[in-house]
Amino acid sequence: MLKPRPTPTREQSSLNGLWSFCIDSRAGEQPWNAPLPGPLEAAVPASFNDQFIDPAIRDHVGWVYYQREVQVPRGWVGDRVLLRFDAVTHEAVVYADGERVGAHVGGYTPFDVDLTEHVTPGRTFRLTVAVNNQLTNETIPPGTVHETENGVRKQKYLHDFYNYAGIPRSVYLHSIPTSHVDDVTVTTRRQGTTGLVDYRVETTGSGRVTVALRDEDGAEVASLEGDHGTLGVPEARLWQPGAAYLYELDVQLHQEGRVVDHYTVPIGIRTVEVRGNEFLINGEPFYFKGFGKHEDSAVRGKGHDDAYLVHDTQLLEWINANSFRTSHYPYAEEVLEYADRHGIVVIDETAAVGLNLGVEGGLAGRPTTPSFSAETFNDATQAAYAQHVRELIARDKNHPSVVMWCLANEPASNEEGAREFFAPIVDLARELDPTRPLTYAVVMFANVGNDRIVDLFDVISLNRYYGWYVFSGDLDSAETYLRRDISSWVDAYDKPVMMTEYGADTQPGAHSIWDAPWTEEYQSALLAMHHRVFDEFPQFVGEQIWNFADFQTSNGIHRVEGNKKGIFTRDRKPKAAAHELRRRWRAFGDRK
Ligand code: BDP
Repeated sequence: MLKPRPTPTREQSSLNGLWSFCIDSRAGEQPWNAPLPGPLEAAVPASFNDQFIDPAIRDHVGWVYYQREVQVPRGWVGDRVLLRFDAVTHEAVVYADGERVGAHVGGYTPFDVDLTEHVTPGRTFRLTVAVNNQLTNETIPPGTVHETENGVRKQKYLHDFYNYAGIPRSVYLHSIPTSHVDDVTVTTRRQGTTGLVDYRVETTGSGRVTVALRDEDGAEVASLEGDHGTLGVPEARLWQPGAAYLYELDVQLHQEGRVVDHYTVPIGIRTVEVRGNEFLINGEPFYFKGFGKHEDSAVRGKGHDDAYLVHDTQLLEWINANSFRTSHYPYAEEVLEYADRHGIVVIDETAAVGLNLGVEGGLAGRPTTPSFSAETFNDATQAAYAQHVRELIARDKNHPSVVMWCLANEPASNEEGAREFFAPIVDLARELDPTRPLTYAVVMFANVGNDRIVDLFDVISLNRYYGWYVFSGDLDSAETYLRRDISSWVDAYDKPVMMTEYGADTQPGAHSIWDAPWTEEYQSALLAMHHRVFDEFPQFVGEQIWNFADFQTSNGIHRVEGNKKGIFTRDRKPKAAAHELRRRWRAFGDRK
């Protein structure tokens, strides 16, 4: 799925801004047939929830409506006219002047709606988007809706972040030629100092395909004709962690001597490989230093914000991190493009979080019902999951920053049915992308003895809360158990092991000279204890702390205005541990 880009043959117009807004109970019947009632407007891109002070809107469960007038540029006659939604959370139905023109399920991947037959260049139309924020046992991520005694609908979910919804990413109207480039897939290899770029182009409409590769100075370094092939780049500049280098692959479709479509993809020449217990980028061992993050900020919720993107990246550089995981869903594509340009390494995670009835809101309980069954996570859940993985890999396959797919966060990998549920998803991911390693984040109570799926994956990624949820305030015991836990994986598998989550909730300004949970000193001491243990294991390939910044969650007595495990506050101020991490990671240099 190609991101809309203005090129000599393609145009786009942004639909970001203020849209009319209404929740279903106030919208009347078939609100797409007329202007929405009421005075409310909502900003796009942003989650709707925290924009409004009315709790009935913030915690609304069900459909909401967004609406605006759209002008179709008059010059688009003869082209196809498409709407691109970078994400609508979690389900969308799209209407043009009251006519249903498209729909999509899945809140974190993009989709197009073809309007060519429904709108006229030079004219306006009324665009209405119905957005459903409900999660069920058959959505990714899952959840359940129930009604209180007082008849209020409530959404419950197993993941530990607020169920922000709406239109959190950009919306465009864009044009593409009738005969056009549909898709471009690029993978890269190396032969000595020569970079090899394997490409495949899919088109609609016949024609001759040409490709040209240009370096950062715009000089052409290789070119070919044909819809697939291998471009050789002598003395290729590699895309390296911390030292990005991007080439541009220029793809053209020709008919009768004319260029009918033109599309450009930035690409990085680099290799990724797991060998024994090493994670290699360009043949060199790589050690992940960084965080699990969230798309989360005040007021905007999960709305993409370029200013936060720039600032968060500045903070990653300040703290000497080299990577992050897109916990717990695919992030806006701008984030990956930025990581491509700035040499940041990304573990790209699906939205499969909460496929585990033994966890709720970050707390472990005892599952009363099995996670995998006809009534819980079933064939329909698996089908939705497969579709999500297809859409994620279609979107992100060409990003050099993405070095690994994380297929799930803390699934019930210890339960019966886990293997049947996950094995086909692993096969699918490998078929769609044979080049990137696969991992999943292993929940605390899945251990070497009871986990049923780890052998299907390439990297063992552990989420562990020693010193927080277990041995809270007792770092001495926590250290013993952590060491034993890591040893057990290292001894059992010849695979790289990394920590994808560890940390402690920390209230900035709380202090103690003893090991007191919630204090800034305790967060620092807990991290230092983990690092002492990690450094004992040569098989260890990375440490990603939970979390980069504090973030909003659902209500719970273990959450104080959300999850406070951030190394930075929600408004990105450093807690004491940030300074210690900065020192540790600076001293690391190129340790591995
Ligand atoms: C883990 C989850 C993460 C939570 C974290 C916590 O992967 O989403 O926020 O615990 O409880 O279970 O802080």
